[in-house]
Amino acid sequence: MKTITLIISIAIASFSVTTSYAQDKGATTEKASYKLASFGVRGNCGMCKATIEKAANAVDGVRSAVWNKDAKQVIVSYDPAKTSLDKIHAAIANSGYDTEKVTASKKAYNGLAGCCQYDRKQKMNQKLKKESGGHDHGGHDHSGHQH
Ligand SMILES: [Cu+2]
Repeated sequence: MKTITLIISIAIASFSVTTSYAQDKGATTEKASYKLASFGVRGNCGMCKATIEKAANAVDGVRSAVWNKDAKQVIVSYDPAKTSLDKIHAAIANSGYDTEKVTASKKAYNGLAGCCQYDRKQKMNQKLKKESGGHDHGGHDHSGHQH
């Protein structure tokens, strides 16, 4: 019974800490509930990755965006109260990259660096060879993860 009392008092203590922290911050950022979604986005290289992620992150309400070059897919975390997937698709297409829902305009596409002018028939949402479970990646690392 003693442990239960202890757990409860810890819970109460940490709750009040969280509450006062949230109040200090204006109670908005920490309380938002984010949704995770992934969808297909075409692209070639690390430069594409930077552009795609920047475009998605520039949307108000997007917390993070990570594009996977091999899968041709982006994973976004966003606040559905502030933005929508449609807006994120549109922002990425605006930066020159086709998404599975929105095709980039010819003008935006032509504005990309030569090496980034991906094949417009490129398959999105490609299945990756088993990434998890026992298979070692030895040396082949996905660099370019600074923000
Ligand atoms: Cu590129």
